[in-house]
Amino acid sequence: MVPNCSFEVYNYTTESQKDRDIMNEQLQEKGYYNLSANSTQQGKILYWQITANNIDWLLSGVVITCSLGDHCIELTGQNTNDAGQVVKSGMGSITYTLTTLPKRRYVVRFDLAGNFKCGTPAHLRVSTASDKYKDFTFDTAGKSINNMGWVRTSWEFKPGQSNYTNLTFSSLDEGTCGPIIDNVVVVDVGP
Ligand SMILES: [Ca+2]
Repeated sequence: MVPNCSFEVYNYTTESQKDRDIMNEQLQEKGYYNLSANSTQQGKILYWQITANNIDWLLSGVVITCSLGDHCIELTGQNTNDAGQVVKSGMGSITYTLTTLPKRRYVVRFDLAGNFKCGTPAHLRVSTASDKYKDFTFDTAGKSINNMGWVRTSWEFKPGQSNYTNLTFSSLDEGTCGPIIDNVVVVDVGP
């Protein structure tokens, strides 16, 4: 139901080879590539839209370890300038438009961790509408690249009357550290 559940697939169609090289270099050096909601970077993580501020597409094994595959998403992005200073950061969101049937129930399952370098808890909101959501907290104390403490997490939701649902993951953390997600699966669990 969510083909790109693991955030592995990047849409390179508009990148030149030079752009790809710069991007890969940044991923290898810093461990992340920042993507903004208000730019041509929209829709680069296939099937997902960035719907607020900016996020970081993380490469596993540099500063964090993803739970599945080589990439995962930190929802508090770090948009830095050439001097390496954070110039725009904040509570990012990504959204997947699911095909859903009214009167069914669905469960979204995902792996949750947090950026531990600030030493603060990470806060995540999963929502299908402004008044339909659940918040989660991840304690980053004692976590490290070799001990991410990934937690399999789930939330059941009921879609509206239309035949689609916008499933959104949002950071509730300003600054430079936020929740990290990976391995998203949505299943129909019955009427
Ligand atoms: Ca992944």
